[in-house]
Amino acid sequence: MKNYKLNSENLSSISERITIPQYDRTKIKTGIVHVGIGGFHRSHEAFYTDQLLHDQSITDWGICGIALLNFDTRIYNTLKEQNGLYTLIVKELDGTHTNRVIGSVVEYLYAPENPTAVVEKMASPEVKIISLTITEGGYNYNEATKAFDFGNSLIQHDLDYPEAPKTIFGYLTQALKLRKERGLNGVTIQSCDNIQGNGHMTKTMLLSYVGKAEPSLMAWIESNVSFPNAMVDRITPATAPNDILNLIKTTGVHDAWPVVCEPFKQWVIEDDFIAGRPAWETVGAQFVENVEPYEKMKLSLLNAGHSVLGILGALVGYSTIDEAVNNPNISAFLNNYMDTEVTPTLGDLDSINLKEYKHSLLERFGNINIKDQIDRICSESSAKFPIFVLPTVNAQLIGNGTVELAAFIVAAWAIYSLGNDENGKSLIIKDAMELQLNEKAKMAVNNPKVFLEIESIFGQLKNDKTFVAAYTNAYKNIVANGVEKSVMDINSNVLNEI
Ligand code: CS2
Repeated sequence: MKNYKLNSENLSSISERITIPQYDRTKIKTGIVHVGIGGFHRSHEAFYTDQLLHDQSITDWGICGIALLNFDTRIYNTLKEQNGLYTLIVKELDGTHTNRVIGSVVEYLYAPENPTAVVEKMASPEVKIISLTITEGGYNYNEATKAFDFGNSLIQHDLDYPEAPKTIFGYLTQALKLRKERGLNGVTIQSCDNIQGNGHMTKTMLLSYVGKAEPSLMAWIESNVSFPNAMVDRITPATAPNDILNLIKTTGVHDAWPVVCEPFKQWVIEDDFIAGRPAWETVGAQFVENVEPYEKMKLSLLNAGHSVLGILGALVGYSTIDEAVNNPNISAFLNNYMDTEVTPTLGDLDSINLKEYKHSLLERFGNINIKDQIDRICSESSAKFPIFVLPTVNAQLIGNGTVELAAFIVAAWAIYSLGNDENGKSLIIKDAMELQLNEKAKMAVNNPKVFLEIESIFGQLKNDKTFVAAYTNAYKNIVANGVEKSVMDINSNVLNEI
């Protein structure tokens, strides 16, 4: 079988072997600028949009992908070489793969090389939506001060050199300023990150920055920019070298960076698009009035569930999520956590069948074909815990509910932050706060509570006696008996309490 590089020129040659876009990409204009064109955007929004573009009458919702950070060169170069095309490999539950070339990314820019082009693109009249996947930490929110973090040196840089920004806040400010000056239409800024009230968060953080950088723009933003909240979902592991090889072997298509994901996908969006939007509902997205309950459910069950499996699994020595969830003691722990500590905090979920949702999560986590990396899940835990786990703790404490299991997870994270698993093997910890976490973790060996002193993560939790007692107890138990044995103990305690 002859191998073909994936690019526009070769599309017709590979069309017999792989599903390719059935629309004329040269006719598609950019209506969406997306910042952070990583795996998740490519398995989710770009996928939905590709499906939509198969309706030949829709030509104005193509995507321009922005690689924002210095280390995003690889994705930018790949997109450039492949004319924005990439393969989405859906790993089905039965072990088969559904491969499809996605065509919705019709432009791409590398911000560090050409910041002006990025600002101009964001400010161009045909662009109606600027969407974001900039990760949980990208919003520059400080948990301790509950405010925008002006201490960040990159933010300081953007304030000093507004014409050559480095952060999303600097870029958006410049682009919105141009839109205002040129009398252009407003725009929607749409967060696709895992944050409760992600639209509110985006708005609050942006306005904090603009208040300092360009105060005269505040009123224009209030009336011309909308920030819909959304719940986004599709498990998208990091692409492994084998995924690339396997695609070549089975299809003869050489794609330098395909995206792998699970079959499940969900996108629940508040219908608040000031400059119009694609009819994503025709390809499976849900538009609702209030997305908050969906977000809460997903963040505190799925994302927190991931962190539970990731941290406990890493300590035991596993490398993928399915290994962790297929350990019956760990999955029993996760079930207990979801039922006894998370569920009471979720409030009214309308039409959602929570029992079914939780069951489906266990099934999705257990998909042995996905091989979602524990390293990926545990990365940037310092940004994830305050969003995924700690809101449950706070809500439970307010309602006098139990926090034993959440405290156990935090204790396991403190031990994880020492940098070794229980077999003495070193862990790959990728976290913007890695050094601080490690420093506190070392001090916590003699006095577990010290780990909770990181206020930018835990706020004032160190002062809550109930939580500290449960946490300290769990910490000691894990150190003395190891994760599995202490998970079994805590599972049987929960059983007795029920
Ligand atoms: C994961 C998410 O990063 C994480 O910790 O929980 O990436 C998760 O896989 C997605 O949100 C699924 O929609």
